[in-house]
Amino acid sequence: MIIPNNIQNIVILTGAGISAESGIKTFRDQNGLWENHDIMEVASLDGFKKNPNLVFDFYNARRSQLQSENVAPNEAHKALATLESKFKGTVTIITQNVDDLHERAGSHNVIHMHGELLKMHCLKSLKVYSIKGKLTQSTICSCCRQAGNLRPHIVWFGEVPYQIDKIDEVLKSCDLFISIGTSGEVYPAAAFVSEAKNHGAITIEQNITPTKQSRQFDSQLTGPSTTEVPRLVKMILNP
Ligand code: BV8
Repeated sequence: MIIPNNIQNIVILTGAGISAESGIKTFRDQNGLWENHDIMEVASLDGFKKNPNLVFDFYNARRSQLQSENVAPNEAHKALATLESKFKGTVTIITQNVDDLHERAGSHNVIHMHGELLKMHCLKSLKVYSIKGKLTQSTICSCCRQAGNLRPHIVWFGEVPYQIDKIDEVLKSCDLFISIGTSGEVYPAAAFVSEAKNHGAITIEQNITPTKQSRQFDSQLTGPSTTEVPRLVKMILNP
């Protein structure tokens, strides 16, 4: 794989696969999260309206797992943080993940297009708050001073992803697009590779296995992200 030495702007799309080796289950691998729940029951606004307690429990369980001592950023998260700090141009991470492992590894320029487990927002004021513990129907928000107005700060199916304008902007100016650990099943994230290509970017897919999107990429780096991403970062920093 050849990485030209005149790359200026790198955009990296990450999915659940980059956090798999940190002990966070992916969505669609055989023992993925969705198995225990119908997607639309726990990751759609209708599902939330129908059974808010099920959805609160689903996200409370993931929030508590994320903060357990055996979940930490892995070598892939750390390599991306090194890339951001050492690369002479810009590095933007667009993540579909709702964990905070990129930030805990030291990355700063991170767009959480599907939201964040450690945040909630008020349905009335749309104000966003941090949360580490359980969110329930009786959690009182500090803007309305009443219970029942808070929801997880998560983008569910049928909802518009966050910062979509900023994402369009960075895809327009990127000259290297790297996808890491995503099945390419969910839109609009699955369409980012073609947007980047249309603007002349070189595209690389890093995954433990080929995906239905693989042929859209100029090259593949197949293997676990904890070994392949540090290797890729070294190639980029020492072309
Ligand atoms: C929208 C909530 C309009 C957060 C999630 C028909 C066609 C096209 C689109 C649609 C359609 N019907 C409906 C749609 C739209 C829909 C959609 O895409 N549906 C799919 C199912 C077809 N999308 C939406 O509704 C989105 N909104 O479209 O709004 C719009 C759009 C733009 C502008 C204006 C308006 C909203 C989608 C967000 C849904 N929320 N989750 C949460 O609970 O976590 S999606 C959920 O899937 C997660 O966010 C997750 O990140 C995401 C994607 O999954 P992946 O990250 O890829 O994870 P997955 O398990 O699938 O794959 C893991 C990969 O890792 C695998 O490939 C595996 O091989 C690899 N791997 C495993 N281990 C490793 C590894 N790789 C490397 N190393 C390892 N060790």
